[in-house]
Amino acid sequence: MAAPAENMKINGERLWDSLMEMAKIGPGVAGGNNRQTVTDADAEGRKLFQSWCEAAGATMGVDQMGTMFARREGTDPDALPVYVGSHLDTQPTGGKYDGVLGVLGGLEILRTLNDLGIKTRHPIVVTNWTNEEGTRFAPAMLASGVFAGVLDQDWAYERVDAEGKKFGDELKRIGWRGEEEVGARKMKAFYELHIEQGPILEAEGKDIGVVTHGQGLRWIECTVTGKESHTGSTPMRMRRNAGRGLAQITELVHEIAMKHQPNAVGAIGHIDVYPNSRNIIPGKVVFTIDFRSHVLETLNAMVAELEEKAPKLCEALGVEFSCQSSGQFDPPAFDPDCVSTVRRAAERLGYSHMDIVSGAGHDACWINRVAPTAMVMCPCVDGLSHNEAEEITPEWARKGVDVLFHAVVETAEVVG
Ligand code: HGY
Ligand code: MN
Ligand code: MN
Repeated sequence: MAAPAENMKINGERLWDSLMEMAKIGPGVAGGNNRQTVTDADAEGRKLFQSWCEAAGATMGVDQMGTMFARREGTDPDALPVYVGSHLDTQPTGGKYDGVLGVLGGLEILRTLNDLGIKTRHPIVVTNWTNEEGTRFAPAMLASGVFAGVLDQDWAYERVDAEGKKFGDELKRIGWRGEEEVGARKMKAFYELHIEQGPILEAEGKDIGVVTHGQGLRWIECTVTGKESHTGSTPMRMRRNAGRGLAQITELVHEIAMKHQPNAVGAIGHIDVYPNSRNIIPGKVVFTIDFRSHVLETLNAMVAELEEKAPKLCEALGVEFSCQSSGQFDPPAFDPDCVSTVRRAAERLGYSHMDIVSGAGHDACWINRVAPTAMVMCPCVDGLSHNEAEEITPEWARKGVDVLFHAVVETAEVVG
């Protein structure tokens, strides 16, 4: 396949303007974003994205999980399209670039191809996957998981948020429950550009991460049950404090991850305390453990140790312990040919680059099961993400999309 010329580059200013426009929708309270999945803010962001795609001549398809597919025709309508994208939903205290850079980077590719009057044999489809973050409705990468056939659509529709609202109902309420069968689309390849969300690229002074693998993930939802009683008048020897179970398991999770350095991470990010009253001893605590590693054996060993030790810790405290999986995927290895296409693009463009393992989960981790897939990463300041202070430079954004552009266009085959 003919590779794009090294001088073929995107319009970095237009890309940055679009990122800043999208960032105005679902603003956070500290400069970032709160555009959570299937909220009215999500709907507003989708509408803006659709208007931009249609202005670029693309036609929009939407599937039954609300995922958006903006298609630019190729010269061969029967050729399998090359897909490129990420997600527009954000964390409640998210940044302006997590996911958004990958979706608007795909849009910038369409805009640049139009500017240059370039045709490709394969169609190109820019994608916005619904509910990548998995915060409002667990698990993460919900729509891409259904698309890849690893999560059931009816089960996904029944996922509830903290207010008891169902995902399927909310998707319908915002008007983005499409007609297309999920997963019916076949892909020649899928590429995703994403900020690293870690410190490695910036620390190594590299502009581009060529993502060879991703970490696997295990989300374990735990419930510790004690007994609600008065914090003042209940004698210490009579207390059954569920909060102590949380405290000791929090330490256990940290110790387990530290045992498997440098290939493991572990923390508890979601915690609900009941009844959460200042003068009632917690009768119940529900929390989610997030274990990750790019080594499957390590991941499984961490879960096994947790399941062996947590019940014993709780028994000694006089409280009950139970747990269930609330999300998981094994460590993905991305498609070697697509990974090489990304690496060659960085080399052709003369951008500093290094191979890297993705610490965070991405839609590409699921799509990798149904199509040849690879990821491109760009640095972020101090490696900070899932924080409203998340920042990147316009240069990092531009170079990341240049590499994405070259990889997508080479795979889609330029014909004129
Ligand atoms: O959890 C993750 O890794 C992704 O950011 N949703
Ligand atoms: Mn993301
Ligand atoms: Mn994220």
